[in-house]
Amino acid sequence: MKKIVLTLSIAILISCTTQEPSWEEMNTSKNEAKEAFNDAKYGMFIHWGLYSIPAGEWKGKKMEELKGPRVAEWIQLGAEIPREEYAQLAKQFNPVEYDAEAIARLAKKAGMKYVVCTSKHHDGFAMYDSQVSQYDIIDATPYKKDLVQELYEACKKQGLDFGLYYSHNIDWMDGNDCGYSELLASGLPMNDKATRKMGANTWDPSPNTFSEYLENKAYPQVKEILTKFPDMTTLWYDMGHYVTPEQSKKFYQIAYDLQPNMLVNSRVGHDLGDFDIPGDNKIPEDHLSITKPWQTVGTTNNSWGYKYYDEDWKSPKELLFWLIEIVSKGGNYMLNIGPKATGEVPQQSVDNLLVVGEWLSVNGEAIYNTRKWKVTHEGPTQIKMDGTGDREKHGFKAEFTHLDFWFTQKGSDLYAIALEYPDEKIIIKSLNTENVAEIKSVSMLGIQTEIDWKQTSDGLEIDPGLVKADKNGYALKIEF
Ligand code: JFZ
Repeated sequence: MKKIVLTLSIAILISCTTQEPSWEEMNTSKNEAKEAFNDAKYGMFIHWGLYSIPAGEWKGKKMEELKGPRVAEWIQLGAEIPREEYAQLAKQFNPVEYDAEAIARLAKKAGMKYVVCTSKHHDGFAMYDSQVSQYDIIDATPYKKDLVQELYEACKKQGLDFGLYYSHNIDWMDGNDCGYSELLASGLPMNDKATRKMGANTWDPSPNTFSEYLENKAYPQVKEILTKFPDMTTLWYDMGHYVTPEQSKKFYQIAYDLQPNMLVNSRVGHDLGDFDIPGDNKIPEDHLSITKPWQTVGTTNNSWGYKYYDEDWKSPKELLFWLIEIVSKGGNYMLNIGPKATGEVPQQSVDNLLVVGEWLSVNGEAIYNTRKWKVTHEGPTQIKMDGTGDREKHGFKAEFTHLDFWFTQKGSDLYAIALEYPDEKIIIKSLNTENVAEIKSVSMLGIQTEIDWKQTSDGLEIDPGLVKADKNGYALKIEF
């Protein structure tokens, strides 16, 4: 009997030690990385691929006249371009103007702390040197240099964190119907998005099965990028609506095995992400209901990939609004650039990013390493941000007032951020003596001159004077 118990307990011991960690264990082990994510606040997203050649127009038809979303990187689906025909674009892809160091310097100067670039988008084309597929920058283009590698090195040099986007579910070149029929046949419940053939290649699917694609391309490529590019901070999967819970778990696990401190986003599928994405160009109304760290991804115009005729650029003031609104709610903002096929970054996005960077060079203390406060914003302006299409349709009217304040906190200090200067005495109501402790000092970031202030039961009355810290607004530091 004793012997049986002993062998049994040894067997249990062995099985426990060799058992894969649970998702909860893996996720919890990343707590420090989550804090770093919440500290960083602002980063650069880059959508770049073969789609930057057609740049939103195929055989005389613009995205708006084609199928599916209007964003330029969806053109293969939009025009239902056969795989072989689309692949011909690779022969023209020669971004001789690409300057990875200039992009990293831009991100740095813009006040961004990290960069996440598309390693493979839905079209299936790898922008790095892949051994797994010939459909990549080295084998299929005249450029023949690993541009992800160049960017990785440039970012390291600038002290920027690095991450990669990888379209794990949708692959129009090799993913067959992107898993739609396999999911249907499995009998597993289909989520809302999976019930529609949204994003699947229906016009010219590859002859292999989706499972074969996973085994022979997607899993190996993810392993490949995680091995090639060490110390990444994020792996950004996308559109995982036809992957099964098991497949999502595998994508998460591969990431954990190779880079245990790197965060995986929610689009890995089945709620297995380390951080959430409320939606593209979306700011959550109810940020308190989000329990994980979260990130809003945004475009500088209305497309991720370069779209030659989209001139609806978000102004620096609008971009600042997005950043401040997101940060006041405890989120992280990843703002996109879409380089042209030549490698150039559209000038208007460069200019606008740099204006935001100027503001941050003065007011960054109120943004980086902060946390949300019990009040996120006070003042008359209410703007709802409800997605890429919504922003495109309704535009943006940046009419903030000098009574609009957003709040952040760091340790025992509080920051009140404004996008407009007052020409009279103002009062910040949330800082009244009932709501907060006694204020010891008030100062304006970047400005030496003293501020005239008084805290009453109505709020903090201030006269910030006429000095301007930055033309697009200021931040007050409030010490208790
Ligand atoms: C996806 C991609 O399809 C798109 O091309 C781009 O890369 C973007 C960042 O991500 O688009 C989505 C995915 C999910 C939602 C919206 C757009 N969503 O859940 O609202």
